Amino acid sequence: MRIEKNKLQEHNRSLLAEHERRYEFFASGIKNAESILQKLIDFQVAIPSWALGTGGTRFGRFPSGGEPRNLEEKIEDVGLLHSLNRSSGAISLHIPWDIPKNAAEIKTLAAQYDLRFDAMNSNTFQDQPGQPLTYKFGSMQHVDKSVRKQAVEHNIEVIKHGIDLGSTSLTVWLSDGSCFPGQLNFRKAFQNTLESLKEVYAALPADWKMFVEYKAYEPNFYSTTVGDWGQSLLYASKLGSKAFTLVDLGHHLPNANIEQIVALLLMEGKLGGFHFNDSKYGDDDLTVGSIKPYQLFLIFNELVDGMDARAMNHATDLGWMIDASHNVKDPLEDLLQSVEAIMISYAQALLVDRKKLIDAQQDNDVVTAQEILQNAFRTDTRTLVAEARLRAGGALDPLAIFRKEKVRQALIKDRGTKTVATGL
Ligand code: PSV
Ligand code: MN
Repeated sequence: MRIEKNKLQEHNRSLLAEHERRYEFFASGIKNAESILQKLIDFQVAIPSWALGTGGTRFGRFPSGGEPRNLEEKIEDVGLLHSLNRSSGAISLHIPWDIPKNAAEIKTLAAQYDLRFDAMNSNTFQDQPGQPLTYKFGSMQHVDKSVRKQAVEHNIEVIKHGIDLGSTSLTVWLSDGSCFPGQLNFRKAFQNTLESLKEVYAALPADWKMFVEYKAYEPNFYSTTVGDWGQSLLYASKLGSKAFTLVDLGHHLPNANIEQIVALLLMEGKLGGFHFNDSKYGDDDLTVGSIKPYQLFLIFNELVDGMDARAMNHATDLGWMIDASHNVKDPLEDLLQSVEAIMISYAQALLVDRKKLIDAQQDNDVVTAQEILQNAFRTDTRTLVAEARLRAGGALDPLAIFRKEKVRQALIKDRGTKTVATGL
């Protein structure tokens, strides 16, 4: 479904006077409004194909209808989000959930919605129907070489699908690990995994990147073979210059200092991509910025600082993606909220007075350093983000128009109430 251009214009017209009043006041108080606006317009966050349906837990799932039934409808949903916020211009696919029947047609469809294909995701954490060997005891770490070979071949197939779609990166998340002490030999598991990753790495096209995603626990609860950023960095360093660490905000042990991890990975030139979500306890996959907005800001503060230190392009040099799950909200509304939270934090980080912060740090002036960060964090950047959206052709209030135009009701009418999107 698409929201007609005239509906979008009508929506913007109804909010314009109030928006202009707020924006002009805001812009008059900051030095670099125009350059920040351009950065916000350029910044795009990919939507994972598996986040378009209702999520669940092992206790149940409560879908409310209209979920995309196939890849075409997933692209349609991301296209709709992008038309409203102009910041979701990419989709990230999961193989085998999203194998395109005809890659050229899928590519054309995505282009019609102004979308590109972000990182391709492989899946060796589930067994697929008809798969010869099981991943019950791991995939790339497996004691049996033929299981490792199957996992490697799957990843190479994912790269091939990605090439057909114009993607340029592969994200490997392995659930490999163990549930009990003694179950596996840590060194052998690492070495098997490294050897398997090397075979996948060798199949990467020259302009591709490989992201090695880490996760502390789940589904394995004693050890995980890519369990933290240190292990991921070890693999990425041994693999070579096309391999990077991917940070998923939900994949740390409680209270980890994620902003420090980000700073050091960037310093080493080894941060490759990001999965945004929020959590209270573990890998809760909640809406970005819904639980710990200050932490999100501090992470963006390090991202901006670290990328600028290496003269990186904020919009294109890292892979930005949401990786959330929606158990009780409309998935599309939840994604709009997540993208908005990302843009708000990014805008706040762009407002930090870096020169003054360096001086405060040099003088050991702890109070001033804290004030500088908190001044930026306490700035309401929503009007700046809305102005960027407006200039890029989006809606002043994406959630409001989504509800006013009864998008979910239309999707239910079109797709039915019983549809279930592939994913977890
Ligand atoms: C694992 O928890 C993860 O974060 C990985 O990114 C997967 O690809 C994704 O969730 C969906 O299963
Ligand atoms: Mn993830």
